[in-house]
Amino acid sequence: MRDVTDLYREFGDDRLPPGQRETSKFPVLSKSGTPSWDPETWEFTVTGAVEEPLSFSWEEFRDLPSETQRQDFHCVTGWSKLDCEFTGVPFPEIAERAGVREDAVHVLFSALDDYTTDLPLEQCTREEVLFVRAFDGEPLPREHGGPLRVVTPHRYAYKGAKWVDGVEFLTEPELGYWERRGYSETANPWREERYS
Ligand SMILES: Nc1nc2c(c(=O)[nH]1)N[C@H]1C(S)=C(S)[C@@H](COP(=O)(O)O)O[C@H]1N2
Ligand SMILES: [Mo]
Repeated sequence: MRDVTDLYREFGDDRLPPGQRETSKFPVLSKSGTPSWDPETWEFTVTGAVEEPLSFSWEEFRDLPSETQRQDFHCVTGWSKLDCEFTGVPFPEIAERAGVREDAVHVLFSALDDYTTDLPLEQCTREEVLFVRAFDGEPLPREHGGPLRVVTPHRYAYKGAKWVDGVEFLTEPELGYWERRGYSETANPWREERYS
C-alpha cells in the first residue's frame, strides 16, 4: 500500500486544509442520483489528443495494473475524510498507453450521469490520481461512483468524476459541470480555491 496522506506538504503546513472539518462518515454528493450500469456494455474510452485512442470493457479495465493507496478526501462543501483506502489504476498508466500528444494541455472526464469535470493535464499526470474500483478492500459502492471513479487527493473532490467512463485529452481548456456553474477550475484545497 502506498501512503500518500503526506502530499499536503507540497501545498501547505496542515494535513487538514483551511476551512475543512474532519468527518469519519463518507457522505454522498451526486448531482442527480446514481446512474445504472451494465457490466456487459460498459465501455471506458480515452479520446482526443492522443496517439492511440483506447477503449476498455469492464473486464479489460479490471485487468489493468492497479495499486492501493491511503489518501485523504476533501469535499468543497467543507468536510474531509482522512485515510481512505482506494484501489485503482493510476492516471499515468492510462496516459502512457494512449500516448498523450505534445499539444495536449487539459483533460475532461465524463461520466454515466452526464457529469463532467476538467483539470490541467499536469494536475492529472500524478500517481495519486486514481481510477478507483475498490474502497477499503471492497468494490466501490455504487453511490460513491462504482464501478469506477476518479479521486484527486490534491484537489477538491468534485474533480473526481464518479461513474467515470471517458477521458478526453484537450488542446484547449474546457470547463466541466461545476466549473461552468462557478466552482473553481483549479480547486486547490490548501488555497481554499472553492469558487471562481
Ligand atoms: N459523476 C459524478 N461525479 C461526481 C459528482 C456527481 O454528481 N456526478 N459529484 C462530485 C462532487 S460535488 C463531490 S463532492 C464528490 C462526492 O463524492 P462522494 O459522493 O463519493 O462523497 O463526487 C464528485 N464527482
Ligand atoms: Mo462537491
